[in-house]
Amino acid sequence: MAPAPASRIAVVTGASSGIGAATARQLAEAGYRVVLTARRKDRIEALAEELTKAGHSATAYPLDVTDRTAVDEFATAFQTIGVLVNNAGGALGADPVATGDPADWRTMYETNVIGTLNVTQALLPKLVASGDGVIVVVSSTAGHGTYEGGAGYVAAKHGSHVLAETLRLEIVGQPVRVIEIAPGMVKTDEFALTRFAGDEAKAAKVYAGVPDPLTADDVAETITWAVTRPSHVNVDLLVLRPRAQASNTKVHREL
Ligand code: 8X3
Repeated sequence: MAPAPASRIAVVTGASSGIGAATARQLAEAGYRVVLTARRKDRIEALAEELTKAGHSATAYPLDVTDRTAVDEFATAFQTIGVLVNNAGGALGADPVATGDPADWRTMYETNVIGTLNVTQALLPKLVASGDGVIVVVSSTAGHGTYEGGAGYVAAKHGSHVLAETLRLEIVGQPVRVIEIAPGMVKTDEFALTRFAGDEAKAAKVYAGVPDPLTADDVAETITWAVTRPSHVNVDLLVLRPRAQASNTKVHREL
């Protein structure tokens, strides 16, 4: 892969763990100057230090994507940006619609949709100014179909999907690609654990008997591939699942 010009900056949100951290690593390896953002300062600083020691360019910037004032302040640090990966987000709970907690629904909408909206709005002029910008929205297969117990997360991820699709229509003609990556079952350290409020048994059940769920690296590789296509090639939407998952509700388990 040809290294990106040194001036190319890639901002990754939710870079403290999982898909975000893996994507920051792989974009750094592809030659981007990566800016890692997340709420957990210690984690992104440690990763930035590790990448810098390995000879890459990486900086950490603690940021809560739902805090618009902080996001606007963050944006002033740049004149141009090449790549924005909107990865911050996540799921809370797996309750049916009948009993789901409205507070969880609100939080999921805030992080998955408004967080993406905040960062995208704040950085869009810098992406246009680069003359060749890329916006990635990491949505989910939950943004393309529902499943029982998916409720609030499914609703929020449909919002992320629609944001990406609508933005692509609205900015056509400007030098910015809008790419949506929709992963299915990805086994990371935190996704299921967060969803089930730290209940390890419930989190483990999500992946029980599934021969090979996707890894954060699988998704990061896909994001990096899509970003590094030639400028005129827009990967609108890429859905990826493990081979053992045929749909949101059809999963092969060897139990
Ligand atoms: C994660 C996929 O199936 O847990 O975004 O909704 S799923």
